[in-house]
Amino acid sequence: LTSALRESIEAQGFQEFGFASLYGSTLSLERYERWLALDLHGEMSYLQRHLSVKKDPASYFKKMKTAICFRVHYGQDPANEPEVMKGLRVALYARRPDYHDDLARKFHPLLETLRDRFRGEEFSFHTDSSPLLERDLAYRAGLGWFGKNSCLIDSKTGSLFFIAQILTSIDVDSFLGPHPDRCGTCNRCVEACPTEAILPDRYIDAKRCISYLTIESKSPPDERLRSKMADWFFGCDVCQTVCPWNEKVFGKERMASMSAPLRPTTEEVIRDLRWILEASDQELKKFFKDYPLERAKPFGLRRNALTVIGNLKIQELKPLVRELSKNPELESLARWTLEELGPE
Ligand code: B12
Ligand code: SF4
Ligand code: SF4
Repeated sequence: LTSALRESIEAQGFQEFGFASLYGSTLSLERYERWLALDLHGEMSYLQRHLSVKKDPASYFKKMKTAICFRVHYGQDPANEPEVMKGLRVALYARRPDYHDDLARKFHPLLETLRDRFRGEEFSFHTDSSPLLERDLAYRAGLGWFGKNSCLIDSKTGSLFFIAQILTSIDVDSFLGPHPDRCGTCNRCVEACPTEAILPDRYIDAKRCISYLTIESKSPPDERLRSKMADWFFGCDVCQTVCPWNEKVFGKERMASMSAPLRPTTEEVIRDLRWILEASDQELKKFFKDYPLERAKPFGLRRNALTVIGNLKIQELKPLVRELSKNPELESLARWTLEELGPE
């Protein structure tokens, strides 16, 4: 059954996948519990709610026994970026249409084939938002090791990939086993993280991570972190673009340009930030409808623009920042931005 399953998946053009039992790694579970107990998850309370399912997947995924884990790479295509994003510093994964829908579409034909070929068995597709320890499953499926930045890394293809899985009721018993740890004495990601969010032993303090502060958080960033966030408008890639394993795959120069502490303030940067501050809620929602940036909501998009304007000291946008200082939700951050911009 396992080789028939493998064959069906390969026949649809998928090469980078592996199998993991849905039940397993207590070590990973202990780490997850510890991470929550240390309150490193901030406002992401859904991760606390997911704990009981992560402990006992059968309570939620009923008949499912195996996770077929996939690496899906996101090398971005600048030609497909909408105009407004070119001036904004956006994490690579978010420069393309939202991957939740995109991957569900991509995997739909495979799901149908599997359901057809293995009648009586069950299959379901998941990425990111289900209560699954995705990195742990993918690690046990042999798709990579946990880097010191906590990302799963593959020695041939780097770490710029999403993890997706098809859960199945088929009990697969042929596992590849974990990928060996290849971080060695390297410590680049830890040293390069702008907000010192990478803690010892592969834990991330989400409350300090720019990705959390610009995407998941519903509040203005802590004042002590604002200047460290530089010009990151949405997400952050630094701990991955400094990684030698990504340099090896994507080229040293390209990765270095993406890890620069601050990018030059061009007309494009000013134009895009101006647009964010001038647009109505409706315009923002409509424009970012199909992109991950939608997750930040109009509040988050304006908040992120204020942080970037303060850090880049863009005087031209001062009148718009002053307007936002009348908005009760953003008042304190706008005042900080005005202070960064200096006196008239
Ligand atoms: C919450 C979350 C975040 C939070 C917290 C991230 C974190 N590191 O904890 C924030 C908002 C900060 C975030 C940021 C990002 N995220 Co995120 N995020 C998630 C989510 C929803 C849950 C992660 C979680 O449970 N964290 C808690 C920690 C404790 O668990 P963990 O990260 O899985 O780490 C495990 C390892 O540390 C492991 N471990 C470490 N050492 C060892 C050793 C052994 C032997 C074992 C067994 C286990 C083990 O134990 C942990 C528990 O399993 C997952 C999707 C999912 N359902 O899993 C995506 C996910 C992890 N994110 C992803 C991505 C792409 C990102 C960003 C790159 C996006 C960006 N560019 O801005 C950044 C990367 C930041 C970083 N360095 O992690 C991808 C990662 C792909 C990959 N190659 O690893 C995922 C898997 C989504 C997906 N489906 O593709 N994310
Ligand atoms: S994504 Fe950025 S802020 Fe978050 S841990 Fe990596 S380098 Fe640090
Ligand atoms: S930068 Fe170095 S320490 Fe960090 S994940 Fe990559 S290899 Fe590991």
